[in-house]
Amino acid sequence: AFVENLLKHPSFLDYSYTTKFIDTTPELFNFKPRRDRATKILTYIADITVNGHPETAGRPRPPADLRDPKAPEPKGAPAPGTRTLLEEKGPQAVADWMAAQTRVLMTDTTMRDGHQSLLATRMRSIDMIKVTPAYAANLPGLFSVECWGGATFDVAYRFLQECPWQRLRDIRERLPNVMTQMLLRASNGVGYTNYPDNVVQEFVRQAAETGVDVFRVFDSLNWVENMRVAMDAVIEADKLCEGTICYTGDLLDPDRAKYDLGYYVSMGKQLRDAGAHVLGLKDMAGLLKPAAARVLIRALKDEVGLPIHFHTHDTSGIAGATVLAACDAGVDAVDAAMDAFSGGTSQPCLGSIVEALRHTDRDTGLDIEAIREISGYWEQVRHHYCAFESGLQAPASEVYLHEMPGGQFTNLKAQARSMGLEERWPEVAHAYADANRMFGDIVKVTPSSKVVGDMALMMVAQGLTREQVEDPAVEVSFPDSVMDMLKGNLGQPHGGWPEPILKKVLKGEAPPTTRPGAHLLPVDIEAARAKLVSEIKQGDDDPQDHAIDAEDLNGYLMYPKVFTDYRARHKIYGPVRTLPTRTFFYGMHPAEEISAEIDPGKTLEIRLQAVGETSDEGDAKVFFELNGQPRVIRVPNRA
Ligand code: BTN
Ligand code: 3PY
Ligand code: ZN
Repeated sequence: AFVENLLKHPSFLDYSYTTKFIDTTPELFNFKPRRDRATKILTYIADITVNGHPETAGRPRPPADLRDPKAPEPKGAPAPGTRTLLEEKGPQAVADWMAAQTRVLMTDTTMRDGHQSLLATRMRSIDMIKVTPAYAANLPGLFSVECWGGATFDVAYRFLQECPWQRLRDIRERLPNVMTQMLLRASNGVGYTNYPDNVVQEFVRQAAETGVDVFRVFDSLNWVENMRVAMDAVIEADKLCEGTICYTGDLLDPDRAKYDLGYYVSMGKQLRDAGAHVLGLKDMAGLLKPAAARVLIRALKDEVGLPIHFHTHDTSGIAGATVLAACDAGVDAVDAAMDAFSGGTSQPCLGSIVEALRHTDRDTGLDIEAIREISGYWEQVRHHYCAFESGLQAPASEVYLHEMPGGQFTNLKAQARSMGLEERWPEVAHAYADANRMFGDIVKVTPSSKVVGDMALMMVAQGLTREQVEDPAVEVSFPDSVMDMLKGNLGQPHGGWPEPILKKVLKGEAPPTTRPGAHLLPVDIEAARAKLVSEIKQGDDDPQDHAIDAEDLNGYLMYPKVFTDYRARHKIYGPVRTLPTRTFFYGMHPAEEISAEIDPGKTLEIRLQAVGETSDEGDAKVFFELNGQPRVIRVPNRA
């Protein structure tokens, strides 16, 4: 039961980091008088200064003298780039242009997959938007900047206390010339479950309006049937639709024939016929080996005919070689992370790929000095997040055994640790591989990877072997996520679910094998809005706080509770996204001064004078100067 409860815990439902997360104490919600935003921010700083941030407690701490990262200067006005072309001529023109390039086009993933894979998705918007003007001016030749979607959406609300839509708007505003890119889990949106079609459609419409140009759409079981709604919505919005194949198995291994060349080529053709402008090849675990990349990219180029955009992870340490092999084989675009956010479970190194291709016919043409400067900025940023580093020290060829996606690897390790299974990690890795085979050798990527992870942890914790789990005579209580997946709620895998496990988990029940979205009723969006507004009005008499815009509503439709919790905290703490990262995670020390720009041109100058004694009632007084005026804030001392 312990394991099951743990598996249901919200912080285990995603790729988020798993240090202790304490929910905001409910009595904090009760204050009546309306307080201005400055008071709210001071309350946040006072609280963190006195009590610490629950997510960084007990974790490595950045050096005390660490400065605010300084972004490189933009050199001149942003030159026209891929976004300019998209705006002027539309997505098909972008795809045609891609195919006509000799150079390799590069996507920088630092602001999405880079920190998702290395820092548990904890990078804050302020650290991104400070450097975005330097991208626009100094690297206008990038294909795209991946900066949205995947796990960043819910982590922003849930753990960073900021609005993901605002992040997108702020990046868009500063990046007028280069395409922004997001990762979309097709019918699973940016969540972990199947959403009704109209929720997915509305989400894509809003993402396009707020600022996404390239939508990389994938399905966690590679089921094209389950991708059409999302792909159609992208095409309808006149944005670039990157229909994506997830790579798994081992192409050149005759014993892994389930995912052979014919499988991938056929899926590529289905995606082309479904309207994809570009074919994405997403190697989320970093399993594609150099020799296989040559064969696969060549075949997809020849037989599908779409430009190809390749994404991989460097968990094994060999991804750079795979990227170069893909370039030899004619890939059109590849993903990489800025040097300081590359390697390990993240993408391979952008600067090194640019250098490796220099003076070849596939020279990217990108300015290496600009890359070094921007990477230097990211290096400073990364120090501020040392509490979220995984500690993975070296390449791990073990990835070919378990096949975990880059984003899951470190998370599952932390999950195993919290269950006291850290010493038994090799068993978890084997159990993961066994669970995968038991499900029929499936594609493992959010959310299917989470199901395999849940199963693996359960097997190790309860000492169950694959044989026992499959044995009809052994009683096994399966994790909810496993039941849900085998009921068809994530869709259908290539070849269907194996009969024995299906029988055992569902006890003879025969679930539908049609698309889950086809039997979900559309959400009444206006009714959802009305429900949300009425929920907000309860216990909140300030009409100014009752407004729900289309972006908020989309957040709520995807994550009802995560959104309303975020909003309740926002009422208490205000626009904390404007605080420096150091302050957000560690508060302030006496005599320290910071500024926070809460509106364009409206900046709070904040100085911490002193932290007073804690009263008998348990409140600490914190003394500030706010724009030169003394302010005292009282917060409960929970330490
Ligand atoms: C988060 O919840 O992680 C981000 C918002 C910050 C919540 C503050 S941190 C200090 C206080 N203690 C809590 O457990 N929550 C609030
Ligand atoms: C995500 O869905 O967040 C992923 O990064 C999958 O690779
Ligand atoms: Zn990835």
